[in-house]
Amino acid sequence: HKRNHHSVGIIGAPFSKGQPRDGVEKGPDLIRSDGLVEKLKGQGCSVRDYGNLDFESVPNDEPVGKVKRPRAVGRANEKLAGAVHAIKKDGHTCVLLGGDHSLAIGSILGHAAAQKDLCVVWVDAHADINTPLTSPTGNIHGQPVSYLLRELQSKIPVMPGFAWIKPCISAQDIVYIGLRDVDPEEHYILKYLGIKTFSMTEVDHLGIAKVMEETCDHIFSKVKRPIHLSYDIDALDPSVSPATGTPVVGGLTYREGIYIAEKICQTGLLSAVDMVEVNPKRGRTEDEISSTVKAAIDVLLACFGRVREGNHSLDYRMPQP
Ligand code: HAR
Ligand code: MN
Ligand code: MN
Repeated sequence: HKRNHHSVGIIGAPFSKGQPRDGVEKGPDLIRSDGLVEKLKGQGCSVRDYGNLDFESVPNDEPVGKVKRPRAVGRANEKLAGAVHAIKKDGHTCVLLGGDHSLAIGSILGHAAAQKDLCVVWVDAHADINTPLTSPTGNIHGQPVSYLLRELQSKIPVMPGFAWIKPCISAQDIVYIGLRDVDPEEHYILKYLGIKTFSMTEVDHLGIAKVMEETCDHIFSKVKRPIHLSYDIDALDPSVSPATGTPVVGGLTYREGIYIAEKICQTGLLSAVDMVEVNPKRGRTEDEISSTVKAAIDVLLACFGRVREGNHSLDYRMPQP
């Protein structure tokens, strides 16, 4: 079977203003420093690292209603969308290293600008589908999906920094895996829009293999199409990835987390990946930080052809005595 002919473009977004805890802006460099690029090359990928975006500070970024730092988040995402669009035009599978999950706004909109008809697999403990008016916290990392869905457009108020945003996916184009901390308002939205969700209850009931079968059946029900995988590291159990802003007990095992990425890779349709919410300042020990970073890297390696049975290159020949 074919694999490892992946051309990967990496963009770092050291951004944390979609939520209140600092440290998550260190995610991109931390993930790189553990050898992401070298490891991807080592498994046969060609890799271009586009470096980190830099985000100017936005003065007088007063809340709008409950929503915190709308101008900073809006502008950062506009910049990110441009970068992702360019990476897709260069022909790569785009990897966004976050940063907090508000960055999915720019990542998915930039991807959609280059790629018609994409679908989204959202792996997360949280649904991140609050609107600015339902959000209990005002943190935009709990809201990105609401800006992206056509069906919610009429529920989104005008906000400074957000004028460029036009929804790009429909409710049937997104599948969630790993949910276990969903606000009542979010639960209403998920049911009201008929969004396909595999909460941890479904993962327990069906097993991860059936969850991935049904995920692929759902997103490919009409035609095969490009996949945007938005992977929040807090989807994994805190025993695996504790260094994150909002850990929730009862998450995906390391094996389930890797299996999701292996199956998405196997479709041959992975077009962009977000790896977000790795926050070294939330780790209590070096081990907690390194375990979280290792999990993030291993998910990304599985996205690009690493399989647990082992790999070898096509031109390998056994040494002769
Ligand atoms: N639902 C809550 C809110 O809207 C919490 C969101 C939390 N965080 C994330 N998102 N890490 O995946 O604020
Ligand atoms: Mn999230
Ligand atoms: Mn989350």
